[in-house]
Amino acid sequence: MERTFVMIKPDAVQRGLVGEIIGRFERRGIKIAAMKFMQVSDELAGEHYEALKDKPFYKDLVSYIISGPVVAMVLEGSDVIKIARNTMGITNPADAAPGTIRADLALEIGRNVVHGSDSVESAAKEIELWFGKDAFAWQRDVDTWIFE
Ligand code: DAT
Ligand code: MG
Repeated sequence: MERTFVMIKPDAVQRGLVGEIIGRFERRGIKIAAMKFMQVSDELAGEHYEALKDKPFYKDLVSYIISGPVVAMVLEGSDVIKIARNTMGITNPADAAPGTIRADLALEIGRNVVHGSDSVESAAKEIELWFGKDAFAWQRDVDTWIFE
């Protein structure tokens, strides 16, 4: 079983899309391992987007992510890093496939409503950064109907 870090960004919270987005992951069978509603600090935003700090859009990205509360989650499932990103759609909503969260709920790259880890390494790093030891394990009783 794999784990990934997913964040519902401030635009989606402000627009009342939290339930819609979480519902899409839940309905697929993805398990919510941990979740919290929080305001991101400047420091956390900087650490989270450290790899992008030389990009021209970095400053806008950080101010976007700290502009209001977010929902941070650890999601769990088989191949969940790839599946969560496929459910989200590619980075720019204008190019994302219809049916994905970004295509269905957003229009622009700088307001793309969700974040998801892109590899096993970044998932481990982001789960540690955002949850530390708070990402606990719990048993979900329907798992045998979802995982073969
Ligand atoms: P993703 O969020 O799909 O993993 P990423 O890690 O490359 O994409 O970039 C992180 C965020 O930065 C992305 O969700 C939106 C923003 N971003 C990426 N490329 C951008 C660009 N060319 N112009 C403006 N914002 C961009
Ligand atoms: Mg990324």
